[in-house]
Amino acid sequence: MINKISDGEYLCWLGLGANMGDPEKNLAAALLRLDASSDVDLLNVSPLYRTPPWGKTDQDWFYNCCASLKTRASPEKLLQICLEIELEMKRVRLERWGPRNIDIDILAIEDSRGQPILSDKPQLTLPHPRMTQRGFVLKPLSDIAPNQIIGGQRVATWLDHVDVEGIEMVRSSGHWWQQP
Ligand code: PH2
Ligand code: MG
Ligand code: MG
Repeated sequence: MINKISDGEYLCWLGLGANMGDPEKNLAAALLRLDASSDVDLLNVSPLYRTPPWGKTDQDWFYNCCASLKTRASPEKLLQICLEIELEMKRVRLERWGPRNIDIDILAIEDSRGQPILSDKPQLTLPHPRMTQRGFVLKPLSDIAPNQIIGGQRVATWLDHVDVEGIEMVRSSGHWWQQP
């Protein structure tokens, strides 16, 4: 993947998940909305995975994917864009770690010099504090950014240390979300 991140631009990784309604359709709709946003230049979308529920296990299996994008928007503005898409999609989230029709999480952001943006604000913690423990994040992320350093270690190395039991790829191309 060749993408030049110019001065004032950020390179970002998102994790998307859903386990209510038609999860694949919901994830595709969220990606199409991101792609349509004038602030966002979507670079790469991972294959789509079906994943066992993490954290709260008595719920339906999730569908998960990751995406990379380029933006001139600040991290706060990008968060607002993601939250707006969740709201437009009538986000349903019944409880923490519980069922949801769409979830768009900012995993990590770096600036044009490749420096990670760190944040410990309660509404935006960067990198995402639990991403390095979650197979449902690391598996798709490692398809599009295996060598990306998160918290001092490659994504692919983090992946080697988490449970990926049950996680299965359901769409292998990075274009599954564009299919009619
Ligand atoms: N999201 C959660 C909690 N648990 N489990 C899986 N497999 N996938 C998710 O996206 C997920 C989860 C809270 O955001
Ligand atoms: Mg989440
Ligand atoms: Mg979220």
